[in-house]
Amino acid sequence: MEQLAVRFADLVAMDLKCDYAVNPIGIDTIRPRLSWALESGGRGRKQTAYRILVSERLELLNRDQGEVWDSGKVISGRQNQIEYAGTMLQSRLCYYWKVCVWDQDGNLSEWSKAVYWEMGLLKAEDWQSSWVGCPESEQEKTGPLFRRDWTIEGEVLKARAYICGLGYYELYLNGVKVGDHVLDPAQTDYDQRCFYVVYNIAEHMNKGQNTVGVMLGNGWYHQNKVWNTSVMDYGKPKFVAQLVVTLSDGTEQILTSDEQWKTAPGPIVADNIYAGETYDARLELDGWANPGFDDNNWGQARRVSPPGGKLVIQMMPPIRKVKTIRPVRMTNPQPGVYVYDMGQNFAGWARLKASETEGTAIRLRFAETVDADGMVDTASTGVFATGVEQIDTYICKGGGLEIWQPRFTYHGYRYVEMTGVAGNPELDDLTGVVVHTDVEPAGSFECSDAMINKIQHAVLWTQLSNLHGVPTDCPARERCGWLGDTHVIAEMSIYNFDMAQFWSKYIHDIETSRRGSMPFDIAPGKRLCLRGVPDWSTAFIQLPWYLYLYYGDEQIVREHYSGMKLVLEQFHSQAKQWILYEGRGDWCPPGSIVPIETPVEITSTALFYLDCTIMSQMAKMIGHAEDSEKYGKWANRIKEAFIAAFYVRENYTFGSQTADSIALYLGLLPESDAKEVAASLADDVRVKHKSHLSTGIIGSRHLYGSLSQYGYGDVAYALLNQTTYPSIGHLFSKGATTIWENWEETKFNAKLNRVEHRSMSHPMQAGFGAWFYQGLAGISPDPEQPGFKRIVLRPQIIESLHYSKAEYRSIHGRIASHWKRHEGTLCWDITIPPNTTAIAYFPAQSADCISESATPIGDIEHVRLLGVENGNVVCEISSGAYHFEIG
Ligand code: RAM
Repeated sequence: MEQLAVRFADLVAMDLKCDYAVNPIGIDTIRPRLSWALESGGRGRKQTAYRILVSERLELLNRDQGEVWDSGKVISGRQNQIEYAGTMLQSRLCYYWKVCVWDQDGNLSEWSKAVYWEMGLLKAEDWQSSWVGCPESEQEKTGPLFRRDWTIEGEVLKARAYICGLGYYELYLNGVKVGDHVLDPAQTDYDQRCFYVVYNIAEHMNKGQNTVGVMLGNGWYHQNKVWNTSVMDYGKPKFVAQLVVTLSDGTEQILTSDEQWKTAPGPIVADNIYAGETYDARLELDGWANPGFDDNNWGQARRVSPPGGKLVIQMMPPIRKVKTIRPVRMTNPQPGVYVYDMGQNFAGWARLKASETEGTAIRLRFAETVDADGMVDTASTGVFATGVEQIDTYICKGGGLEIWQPRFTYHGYRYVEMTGVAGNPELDDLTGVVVHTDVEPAGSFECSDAMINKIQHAVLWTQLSNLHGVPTDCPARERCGWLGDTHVIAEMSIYNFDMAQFWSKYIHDIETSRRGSMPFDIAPGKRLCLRGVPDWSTAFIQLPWYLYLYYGDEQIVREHYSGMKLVLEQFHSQAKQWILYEGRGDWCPPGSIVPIETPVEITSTALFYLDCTIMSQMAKMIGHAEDSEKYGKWANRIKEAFIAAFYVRENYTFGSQTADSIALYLGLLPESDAKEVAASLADDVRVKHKSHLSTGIIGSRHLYGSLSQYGYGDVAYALLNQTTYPSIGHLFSKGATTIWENWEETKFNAKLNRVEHRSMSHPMQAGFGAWFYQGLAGISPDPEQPGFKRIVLRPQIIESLHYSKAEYRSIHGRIASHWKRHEGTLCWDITIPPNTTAIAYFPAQSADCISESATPIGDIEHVRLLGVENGNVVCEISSGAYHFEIG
């Protein structure tokens, strides 16, 4: 009878994830981490306990049995980063799991839906396959094909393919490409680790005759054309594959890669990430990946030595063809030259439709802009540095309509020049295909100002154009992960997309690029480029911190702690009297590539301070009390030295927009002077620079927040609504649809004595986009209860805006903040996920001016008044949806 009395809690666990992924097949951590979000219609909901069941058999789980792991009732409010603690997980097995929770009154919820994860190949012995490549005689050929017939007698219950193809691969089964990944696997330092991918291939399997095909591209593994060609190349393309089929009688059949595979050159005759792809359709071999194809004249695949790196699972979203774009216009600036405008700068390629005669070579040249005559201008794609243009060539086989898109390259572009066609091409003969790492959207933001919305749009395009397995600096010229760019964009990217796996992977990339203590300035790969400078290396300390702050990820901190410590100690030993002089500085301010107004030591020392403060917190969190204290003391010393060295008290300034912004953001100033420093920053913007920015990438990240936090939101607003040089509005007037590397169209490089066009899609200049969420909508994580377990809601209400509206899907669930003005009152709708609380700052002098759904907030059960602070009423609010009115 007691049982019947149990009421079901008004909480549902949903969005269940394993190692940040939904139903992953292919996990190679032996203690994967589980998480769920909670949903509820009510307020003040908490989780006080949970129970997780894991079973190898769905029927058992459905009967509430967890023979692999039954956590029992765990008294805990945790809903993420929960380490699996059941029996030893076995390679290739699938584990089903579900969770139920108890609420604040001890009521039990329904079980969540059952989900699963599947293990990859955990031990080296699980790989029975060999690495294979082309025979010696075919070494110079590009895009080789491999095939192997495979007879399966019996009914297939389960089928998996495990594959790593370097640089890039496509896997085929019975003539059909398996999966929707492109440009796979993600780039790594192949001497350290190579990613394999697991596919469910059951739907592609035939009873009886099957054929497995693999096509290889050069990718980053055999990138030997651009940037230090002698160094960049790891070797010739190769792959390892293992296909495992479980039959209904319980037996298994395994197909391994070895010299029994046949190989032949395919239709791709050239491919390079930067320079593009050439495809000769006359060389297509119809049915090559189908059973019954005659491969008698094919050569034999050759066993080759494995790459140096360990095979590990690709635990991040793959690159995909995410969407298509219809060109907005086509022009014909010269006879035989057709220029397509996609209307948007993006990363990807173009899908071509053509009906030409055999042997016609259609050439597509990709560029970010056009010149005065309407011809594509490839300069901004970095030809001066790469020596190549982005060109795809398709050679027709003739005889009717042909549709083609490349496989092993991509381009950063808006315009395409088509030449070589005999007929009159039409607008729809080219379609833009947007290609990038397919991160899930996490946030959305809009406000009443069209310009700011346009900027947000450009920020998103800029970011997505630069996610290709690594966070690239630009999608054409360099395409590499410069560390300095990553720390300024990290928070902007996290608010907009689910970046947990992406940044975890990248932090490991940095680890693989470390030699001694310091990381190099670029990771991963061989373009290590010069030395590691502190203001770029700081990424190795900041990125784990953001994963901790935004996702509550302690493991990433533990994993990299010793490395981060070495880096910090290195900064310490480089500093002179606590001032760090090395660095690149506030990169790419208006008018320059190198810093102008802000000496390098200001930004490097400020970032050294930031690193000490966050290391002190991370050390404490993982139980290194001594370190925590030490770094805390370092931070104090740096602060004293910073103020003594750079603060001009008479003028309340550190000398530039960047210096003042970062000092305000970090509290790196005499506390009592903060308001005055903010005032002189605002003055510098308004008066000295006539509402223009003078910041580089480090200053721009914090400029808007530092202004708005001290009541100068409208100064920040004016900067974003500026239309003359230098400003984003000015870039828009030049046709920009993404954020540029520089504020000018061209730049004179004095060192090389020439004019350069810089990239037109460079996220490092877009890091300020975090401010739309943190500042305008006011959604921030609280370091004391990371992962948005406690949320800080503090919108910066700007006179010129009528509303601002943002949502963020946190690891704890959906957070929303929407304020608007309505007939003299300020309305503020907020949503706080179950099992979290928010500290909310209301712009009001007293709680008497605030009501919730027409009731004074003093009478609202789940709102607790904490006090009044700097003109804000501060309340602690429990989970739920609320409608406040202020004024
Ligand atoms: C440039 C890149 C990159 C920057 C480095 C230092 O070449 O554009 O964004 O981090 O320089």
